[in-house]
Amino acid sequence: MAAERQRPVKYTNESLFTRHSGNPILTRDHWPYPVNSVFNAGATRLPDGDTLLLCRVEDRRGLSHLCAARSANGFDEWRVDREPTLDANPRDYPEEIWGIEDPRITYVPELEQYAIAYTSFARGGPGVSLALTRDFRSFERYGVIMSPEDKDAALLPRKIGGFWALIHRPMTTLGAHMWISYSPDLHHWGSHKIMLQARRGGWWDANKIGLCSPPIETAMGWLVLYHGVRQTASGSIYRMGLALFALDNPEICLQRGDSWMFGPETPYEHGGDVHDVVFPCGQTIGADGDTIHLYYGAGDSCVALATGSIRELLSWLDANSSVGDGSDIAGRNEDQSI
Ligand code: BMA
Repeated sequence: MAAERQRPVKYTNESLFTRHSGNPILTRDHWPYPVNSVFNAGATRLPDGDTLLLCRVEDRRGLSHLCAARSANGFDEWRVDREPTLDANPRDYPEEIWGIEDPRITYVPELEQYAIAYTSFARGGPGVSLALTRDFRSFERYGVIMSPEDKDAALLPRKIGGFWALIHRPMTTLGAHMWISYSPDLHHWGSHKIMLQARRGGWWDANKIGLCSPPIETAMGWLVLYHGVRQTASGSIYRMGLALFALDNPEICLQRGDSWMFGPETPYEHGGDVHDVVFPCGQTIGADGDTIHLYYGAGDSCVALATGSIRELLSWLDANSSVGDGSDIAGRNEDQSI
């Protein structure tokens, strides 16, 4: 059995992300048409400086579509589109018959477009679909790029070794791990590799993990926020952890935090339609290049905001990661320890 070596946790959750005092920042009460819930929003900054959140909106049939909200400061005074911005189109895309969910937005300088990876939901289960846009008003749909069962996907903003790279989370007989796949044209995907494995046993991120927001490129590597799903007697707890991957080869995990660094603590995170969920799908970075505004779905019912510092996240990883302790930080040794 592989030894599990653990280091003392040096920082608390609270020191890394500060919740916005106005949370939740978006609820169904902000919507110009009747909906059940608004959550799991992709995020980006527009050229005019506005923050755009592309929210997952669940209607009262239980099906989801995507709707944009714009704000000058990213905190309040949101201007919500009067109707769905990107709706399911099951006639042309049957994989969307039960709606579309959980968008992750990546601005791709080479294409001068935003790439939106989202979950399309149909009889076969959830799959990953892709759409490109310049303005969040018209969209070029690529259809399903990862067949079911797969979700939690985001495109990297630039090619790696000449190929586009997508992080995603297929469900396979190996479990629910994060994978990375490559494409020459965004249509055809291959060279699938496991990037980060769910741990096993008693860990907070045992058995099921997935990407949160799109990776953040830093001088130290790709900073990846991921969720871990803990099964308990009263249901699942969705929490967030951190890992760092090599810039030129994101299959190589350089560091992985031992403990989660953000989890449900407030009434709007503990409550809602689904209890005990924090589910970030997007962030924006401040003008200082360091401040991270993390937008997350809370309790599958509303959108909340927490603010942190990339520098502090990286130094937390330095102090709290398993790197160098002899275990495989991508989690493979955890597998063998069962
Ligand atoms: C995941 C996704 C998310 C959701 C979360 C908690 O599997 O479906 O959209 O927020 O479960 O219900």
